[in-house]
Amino acid sequence: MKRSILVTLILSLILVLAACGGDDNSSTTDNDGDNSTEETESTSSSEETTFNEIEIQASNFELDLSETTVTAGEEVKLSLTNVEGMHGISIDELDVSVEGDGEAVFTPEEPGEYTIYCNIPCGQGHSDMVAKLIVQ
Ligand SMILES: [Cu+2]
Repeated sequence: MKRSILVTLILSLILVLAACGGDDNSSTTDNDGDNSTEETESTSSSEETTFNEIEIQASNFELDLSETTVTAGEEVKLSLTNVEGMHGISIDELDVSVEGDGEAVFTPEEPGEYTIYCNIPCGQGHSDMVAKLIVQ
């Protein structure tokens, strides 16, 4: 008996939470007029202190990056955008793999040079899709 009461409580709680979430969604869709909520996003600039961000755009058949340097022991966020074709990115030694649009977060501990390469056989010129990651 007790258990069924508990289940009922949990179920009704979930329903209430789901209803609230639904309300939130519908109220934020009116972005014609006041954009007061968007101004809170300006705090993102403070994140630059600890994050190394590498943004790569891939097309047929090149990466828009040839070489980049990061500091050993610092977290790196690598993001890939396919602007043409379908490509991916791997760094074998660092266990990094992104296929298609996406991102990977990793922390290189060992200084050295690593090869960033396209991991999807995308056609002629595929072997040109490489870049160098220098960790120092
Ligand atoms: Cu490729």
